[in-house]
Amino acid sequence: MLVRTLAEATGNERDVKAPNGHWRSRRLLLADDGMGYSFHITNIFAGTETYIHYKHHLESVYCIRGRGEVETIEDGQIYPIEPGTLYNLDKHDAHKLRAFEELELACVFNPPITGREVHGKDGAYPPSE
Ligand code: 9YT
Repeated sequence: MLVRTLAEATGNERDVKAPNGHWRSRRLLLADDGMGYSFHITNIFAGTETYIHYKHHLESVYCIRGRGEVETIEDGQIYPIEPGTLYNLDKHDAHKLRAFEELELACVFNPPITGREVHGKDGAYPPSE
């Protein structure tokens, strides 16, 4: 049994901040935990817009707190985000993530990320292997 608390992912190598200051991600489960996915609590700061395109990962994102929206680039569709919303990047969808209020999100990545990833210029994290 593996139990980990948010406190144990705070203020150490599991606690990652985006270089552009848009988000912070506390990564409770990573690839080397062996679950086959990673699990993160992510805060997206108010007033930010972030271009994201996970070419090598699928991601599910559940909103715990805050308000924002996702715009998918291909079709310009806008999906509101509020507490209780789960959005799923099942097609590796390129998107813009906007936070009108600070968002607290629970995020799952498949395949799992390894730890210190931040977005490249292309909006992606590198392949996990
Ligand atoms: C929702 C999203 O993808 N935010 C960027 C950070 C990411 N959730 C992460 O690395 O935890």
